[in-house]
Amino acid sequence: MDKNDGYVSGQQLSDQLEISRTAVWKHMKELEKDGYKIEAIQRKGYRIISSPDKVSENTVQWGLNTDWLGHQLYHYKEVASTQDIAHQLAKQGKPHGTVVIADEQVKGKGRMSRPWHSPKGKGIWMSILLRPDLVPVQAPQLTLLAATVLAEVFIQKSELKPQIKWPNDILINHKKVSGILTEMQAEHDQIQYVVLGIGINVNQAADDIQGDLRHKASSLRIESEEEWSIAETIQCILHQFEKTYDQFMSQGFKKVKNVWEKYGYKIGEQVTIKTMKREWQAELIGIEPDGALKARDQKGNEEKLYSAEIMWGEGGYDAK
Ligand code: BT5
Repeated sequence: MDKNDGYVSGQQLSDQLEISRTAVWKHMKELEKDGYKIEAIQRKGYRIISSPDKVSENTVQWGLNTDWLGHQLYHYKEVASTQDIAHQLAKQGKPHGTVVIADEQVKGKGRMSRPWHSPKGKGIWMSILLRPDLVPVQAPQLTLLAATVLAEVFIQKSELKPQIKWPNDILINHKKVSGILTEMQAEHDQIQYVVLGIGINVNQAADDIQGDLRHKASSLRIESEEEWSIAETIQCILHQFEKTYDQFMSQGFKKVKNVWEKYGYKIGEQVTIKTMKREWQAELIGIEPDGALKARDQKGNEEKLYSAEIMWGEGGYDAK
């Protein structure tokens, strides 16, 4: 496509897309409405001069370097939760790799029905539909995998030093910038589909983070002191996610475990662990080959945990 100084002729587009040249022209007008700046020169064709810095199906898919992830992509201005939409799409039979993104969620969800604050245009509120050939007990590994993907992308794109608090929080300078919610539908010990929700605080300024969250949440912008392009960050995440996911499916969890441990928060330190039944002091050791958290209590007993809250500091302060 790129042999003519970046220009693509209307004829070429019309042939490739099997639409009329008038239809090509109409699509260009649509892109312009979407904020693209397009140059049209007679006998040379069209050239995109700049893409808008906003999120749309076009801006995310344009230049998206993936084989299967995000080829079906749904963008909404406002939704209750991208998770709910992804579940509906899954039930309609939409394929593995379908992505749902919203500018704003008015009922964003965390784990255990906790709320997830998702203000308009400030973050990445995204759900990925996956149809993995895994058994249900392996689903939590996808949460850990997603956490490593986010940590790697934040590092690639900045000097930030992310850490992963088991199982699903990405912290920067001890504050939460991102959370992951993995939900699945399974039957007969086989996963039917997984909806993996990713929430990232991207461009909030310090004043945008209020109330309870003020002391425990932050954004990429606050930590890096610069604005991030949301569409471009989504592209990087989708690219890195696909690569890591394919590797995990072909080679297993070991590589994810190693990367996870590189970013693991409070590993080797004393914390308070809380489950539904009890609360105790322990040292975090790392994660098990299956993704469970390994901890050692004060008597030296080691335990594997599949579901727990980790707390630390004064009065067991918890970064949630
Ligand atoms: C999570 O839950 O961290 C999972 C968050 C997943 C959000 C994504 S956005 C796209 C998709 N659609 C959804 O509706 N959800 C997913 P959990 O570990 O339970 O943490 C929830 C807790 O984090 C809350 O109780 C708050 O204390 C805190 N919190 C809420 N909003 C936050 C925010 N924007 N930034 C940092 N912390 C937040």
